[in-house]
Amino acid sequence: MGAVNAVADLAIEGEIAVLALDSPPVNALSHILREGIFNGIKQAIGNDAVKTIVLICRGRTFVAGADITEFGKPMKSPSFNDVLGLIEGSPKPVIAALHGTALGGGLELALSCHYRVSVPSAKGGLPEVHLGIIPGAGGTQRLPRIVGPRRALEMITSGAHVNAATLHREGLLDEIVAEDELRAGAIAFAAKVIAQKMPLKKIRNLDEKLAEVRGKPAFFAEFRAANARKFRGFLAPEYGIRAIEAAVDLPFEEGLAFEGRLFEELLKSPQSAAQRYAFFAERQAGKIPDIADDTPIIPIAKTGVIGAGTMGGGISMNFANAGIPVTIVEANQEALDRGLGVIRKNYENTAKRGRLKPEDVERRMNLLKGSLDMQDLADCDLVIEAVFEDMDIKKSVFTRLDGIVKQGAILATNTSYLNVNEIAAMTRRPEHVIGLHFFSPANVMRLLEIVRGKATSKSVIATSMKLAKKIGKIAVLVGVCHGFVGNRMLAARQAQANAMLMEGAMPWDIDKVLYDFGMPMGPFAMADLAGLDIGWKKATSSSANIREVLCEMDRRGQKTGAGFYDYDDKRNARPSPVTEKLVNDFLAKAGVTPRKITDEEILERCIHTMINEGAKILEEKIAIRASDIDIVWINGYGWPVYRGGPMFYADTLGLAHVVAKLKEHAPKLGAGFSISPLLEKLAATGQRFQDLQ
Ligand code: 3H9
Repeated sequence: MGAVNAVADLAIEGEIAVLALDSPPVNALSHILREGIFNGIKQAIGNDAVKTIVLICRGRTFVAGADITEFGKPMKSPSFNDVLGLIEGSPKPVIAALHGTALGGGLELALSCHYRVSVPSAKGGLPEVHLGIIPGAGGTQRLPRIVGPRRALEMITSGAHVNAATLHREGLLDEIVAEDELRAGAIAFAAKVIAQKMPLKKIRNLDEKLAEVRGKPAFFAEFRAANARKFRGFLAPEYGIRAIEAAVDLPFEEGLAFEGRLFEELLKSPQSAAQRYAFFAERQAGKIPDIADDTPIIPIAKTGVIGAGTMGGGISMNFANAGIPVTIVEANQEALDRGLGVIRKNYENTAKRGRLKPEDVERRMNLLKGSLDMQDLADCDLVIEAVFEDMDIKKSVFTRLDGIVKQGAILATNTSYLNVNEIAAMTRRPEHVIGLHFFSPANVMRLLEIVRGKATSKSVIATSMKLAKKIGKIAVLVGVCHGFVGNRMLAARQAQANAMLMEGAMPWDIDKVLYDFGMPMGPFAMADLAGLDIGWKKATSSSANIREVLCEMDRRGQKTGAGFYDYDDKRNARPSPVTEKLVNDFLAKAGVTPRKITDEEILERCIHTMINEGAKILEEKIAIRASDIDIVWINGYGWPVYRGGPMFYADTLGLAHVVAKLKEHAPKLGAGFSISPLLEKLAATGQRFQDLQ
């Protein structure tokens, strides 16, 4: 039969029609693909010789979902539900053949088919929640009917990609076929359907699993309560739950209509706009304008890490997790043993929670080799230094590394503030020196700031970006300045938080505003968590600040049971009368009468100054684009993704508004404060940060 349209092709093999879709890169359900499926299925139904239809994709994946770029535009006919309705109502069984990632609308397409087969490496999921929406083509109605409401709740609210073996066990997949033989396997399955006269199995007609929870509102209430923390601030998970409740309580068509209304509402919401922006921003961050795709990559087969402390240990785990051997160098045996012990414990805890096989604990540990001798790093392809944050120490480490490590290897520093150019200048190969700024805990946090020095070669940058992806990080390329993107902006916020303490706000007043805004915690809770004594040297003068006095009182944060807050033995924080008195003493000493600072002022002084710093970072070309700054904040500091990052948030407020507020607060913002000329210019011309891209 041949081409249905430019992206769909129909072949007839005896009694079986094979409709193959081919719309790179991910077979997203754009208008042309929907049309191809619709017309292809119609042709197959109309062909008397055909008894079953196989729906398969070419390229790297089965349909990975709706075409996100078409969102917000009117849906051209045939609509999603037209396509799905045609398939489900087909008088001839339709079999979906999955490979790659069947996601969102892709999985919904498969769920409207009568049978599903896949290769072992395939995954399926409904990740719409990450885009601030819910499945809008029957996913919330069909999934619970086949895998049960509990699994549907988990999958739809987490957006997890579930592997084929699990989906098979849970009944979503009917058969798993050989890895490289999807087409043949699907055709064989289709032949079986014909031979055994297997029925037209429609998921919409299943009710058994729904019936188990019908009339039991506690089932949903418990799920909501158990996940309240995780879902805090987000609309989409709650809407997903409501849609699944509707699947349980309403007839299929009514449930479908209800899902459609929720979907439409979310699609128009600011949260979804922010989350879709973040999706593309994350992919954009991987594109470096002056680095071509064919830039030579340095093979990284062996790595070295200097320092087995919290940072060094976490960094090493990333490589071991990805199967790359690491030599960890420490100054003494005790520190080395302690570091390796912590790593082992981390892996064992993960195994206890069932998220790692016991044999994998050993496999990963075997990739980690401890050493007390830097000479052991000689043949590494990449060495990352994670020693104490002190320029002199870092310099001496790099001087030594330069003399030891083979030529062509990458020498990286994990500094979070310091000047990478100065560090690179200690070597005779500054072009091979780069900053790899991991965030703590380094084995968990997804952000990696890759710091490009003035001499860093393109090949070293390209290799670092690629390696970041391999170890599961989201990399953002930044330039050299004090604190790079993330910590520099954090410092602007911290300065305001500290200043407001000296005007009458208590730490918990400030933290609450930022927490309610959606941050995981405020600056003072964060300081308590990290330890107030980081970088603290015992005061020699009487000019110690509040934080330093707390340290002197041995209130060094959560680890000592007290810091800005008091902690119980479960590390629950409560406002501390000791801190309150201390703050009041400081105010009295400075002759300041405390004033009531409004939540609005707290928020604006913390966030707008960050935005202003972000604008300066753009001006100075420390970040390539505004969206890169947002990716840093979402992935490194827990900025609520439903607000899209600080620069996107500024755009939603309007930059003129941000500037006006900064001017209003300016007298309190400190002597060093100035408004970014870029921000002022954009505000004056009615532009947004996004318009700069
Ligand atoms: C949905 O389905 C709604 C429905 O319920 C029904 C509504 C009625 N659309 O990530 P990569 C682009 S919502 C448009 O680098 P990977 C992407 O931007 C959707 N474009 O590759 C990139 O472009 P570029 C539910 C898309 O191999 C290129 O493809 N589905 C889409 O690392 C490669 O992407 C999802 O949320 C899309 N749906 O990962 C799945 N997806 O090269 C979203 C990708 O120009 N997608 N692009 O930068 C993913 O999670 C990953 O892309 C995937 C591949 C795992 C598929």
